Amino acid sequence: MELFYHPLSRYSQKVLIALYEKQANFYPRIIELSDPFSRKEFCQVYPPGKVPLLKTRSGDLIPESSIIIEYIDHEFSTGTRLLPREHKIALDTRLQDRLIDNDFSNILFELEHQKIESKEKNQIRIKHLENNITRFLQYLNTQLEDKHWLCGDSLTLADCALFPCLYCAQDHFKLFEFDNLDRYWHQAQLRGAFQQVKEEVELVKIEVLSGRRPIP
Ligand SMILES: N[C@@H](CCC(=O)N[C@@H](CS)C(=O)NCC(=O)O)C(=O)O
Repeated sequence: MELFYHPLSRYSQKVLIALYEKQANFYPRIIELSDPFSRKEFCQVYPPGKVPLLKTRSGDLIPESSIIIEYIDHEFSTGTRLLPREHKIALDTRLQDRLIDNDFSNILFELEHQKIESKEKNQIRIKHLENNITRFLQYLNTQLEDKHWLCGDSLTLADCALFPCLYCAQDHFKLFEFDNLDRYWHQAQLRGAFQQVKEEVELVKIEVLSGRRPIP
C-alpha cells in the first residue's frame, strides 16, 4: 500500500493516525502541493490532486480520508477497530466524523485562510467563523460528558478526525475552558499513534521555518 499525503494536511494526519492505530504497513509518498512539479506528477496519478490518497496492493486508488479509513479498517484485523461492529455506534461514528470534517475542519481552513493568508482580513467573517467553532467545541464538550472517546469506550474513526482539528484549534481557542474536551485532549496527546503523527508534523514545521522545505 502507498499513501500519498502531506504531513501538514489535517486530512492526511487523520489517515496517518488510523494507519498507526491499525499497525498497517505502507509506503509514504509525500506530495508537496505547493511545488508545481510534485503536484503535476501527482495529478497524473490522481487528476483531482487532493491528498490523502491510498493506492492499494492491487493498484486501486482510494481518495477521501473517511473512505480510506473504512478500507484499512476492513483490510486489517490488527490494532484498533475504527468502525464499531454495533450498527448504532457505527452510525454515530460516521455522523461525528462527518460533523467534524464539515463543521470543524473545513471551518478551520477558512479561518486560517482569513487570519493568515488573506490580505484583506474580513473581521466580521472571522468573528462569524470563530463563533461557529466555539459552538462546535461546546457541542463536543457535551458529547464527551459521559464518554471516554468521542463515540464510547474505544477510539474510532471520529477520534482520528478530531485529533488533528484540536491540534490546530489549540492555537486559536482556549480548549481548557471546556472541561470534558480538555480531559479528552490531554488523553489524545498520550495516544501513541497521535504522538507519532505530531512528531512528523513538528519536524516538517521546523524544516519549513528553516527554509529546507517549501511552504505548503
Ligand atoms: N474530503 C477530503 C478533503 C481532502 C483535502 O481537502 N485535501 C487538501 C489538503 S488537507 C488538498 O489536497 N488540497 C489541495 C487542493 O485542493 O488542491 C478528505 O477527507 O480527504
